[in-house]
Amino acid sequence: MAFKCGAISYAEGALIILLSASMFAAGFAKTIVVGGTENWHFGFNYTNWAFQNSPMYLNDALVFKFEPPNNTTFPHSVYLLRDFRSFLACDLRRAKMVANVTHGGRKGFKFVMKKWQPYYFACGEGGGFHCKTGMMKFAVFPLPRYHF
Ligand SMILES: [Cu+2]
Repeated sequence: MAFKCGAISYAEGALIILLSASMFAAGFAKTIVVGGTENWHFGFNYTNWAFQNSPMYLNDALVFKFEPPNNTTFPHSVYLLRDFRSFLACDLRRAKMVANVTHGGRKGFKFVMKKWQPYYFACGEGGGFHCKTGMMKFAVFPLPRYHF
């Protein structure tokens, strides 16, 4: 009887450790609003913002907030550029659209950085004009986060 109780409490203990470990890991992943209170708009220096908000980590979520097209704001979007060269040039030719002009409304568009790789984000509107002149681009290399 005493042994059985001991076994149960051991299993329960292991479960609790497992649960708290996953909660611990989830608690560490951050949700970051791109641009902070500036959100995602034309003419804000996002490279600077990314620099000030680094390091960012694997499984951190970036939230892009921008209003869907209306009479008072320009439409925006989110593209992943292919490499550093296309990032520098705001070359959208082989870029991948991850959020269209309507995806940034309400709670915003959420992008989780799951891979250990550089991410080159840019607005794809105006054929690169928002990226180039509007400074709507930034690069992130999410670091692995160690937790024990
Ligand atoms: Cu834009």
